[in-house]
Amino acid sequence: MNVRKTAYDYGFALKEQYRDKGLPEIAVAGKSNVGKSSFINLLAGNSKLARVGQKPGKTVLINVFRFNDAFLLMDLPGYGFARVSNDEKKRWAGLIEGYLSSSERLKGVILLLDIRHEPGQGDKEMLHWLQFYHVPFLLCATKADKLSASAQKKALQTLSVATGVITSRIFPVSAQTKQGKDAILSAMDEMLARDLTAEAEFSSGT
Ligand SMILES: Nc1nc2c(ncn2[C@@H]2O[C@H](COP(=O)(O)OP(=O)(O)OP(=O)(O)O)[C@@H](O)[C@H]2O)c(=O)[nH]1
Ligand SMILES: [Mg+2]
Repeated sequence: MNVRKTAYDYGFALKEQYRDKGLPEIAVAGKSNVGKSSFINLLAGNSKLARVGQKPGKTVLINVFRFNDAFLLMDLPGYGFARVSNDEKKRWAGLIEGYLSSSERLKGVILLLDIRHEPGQGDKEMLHWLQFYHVPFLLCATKADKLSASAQKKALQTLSVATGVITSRIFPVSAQTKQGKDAILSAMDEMLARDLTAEAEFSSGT
């Protein structure tokens, strides 16, 4: 895909505020500070589209970005931020799980993991939700510029063992060097092209 045009569309803090825009959606998920906003800017080719390095845990909001007037990229709030009250964590879980389980437009999720770290509790919960709700997903290992090529390879193997996802489906990416940008855009094309309704009907035999 060739990204020509991007814009901020809207944000929502409660799942009731979700708006069906009639466009397919891809959500970007990951721990707070893993690089979600930087990743969205990398895909957009615009460093100012999503705000990077905001005080983590401040706004629990799903921010929606429109790409090429063809699909929406949903920037999910980062999890795993320790200094958040239990009530806030519950609201976060309700928002994310509510969205993942009910959006009829959701084509898939891109789950970001820091290439240098083993998946944490929040990452494991997210993987569990994705499998439970049968949401197609792919993994991106962010901040790849922090490791040499050989260290990246090793880190991908570690992430593969920890998540059960084959290494060829874990994309090393860097917002700094733009590594992985083209590969991920192609994978997103595939994600958008899949007809999930037909697959569901097929698997249920109707
Ligand atoms: N070296 C390097 N730093 C990165 C990369 N991507 C993001 N960062 C840095 O990591 C920090 C967090 O980036 P964000 O994009 O704001 O992360 P986020 O996941 O959106 O964070 P929250 O919105 O708080 O959950 C910032 O200081 C970024 O500059 C990358 O590919 N390489
Ligand atoms: Mg962000």
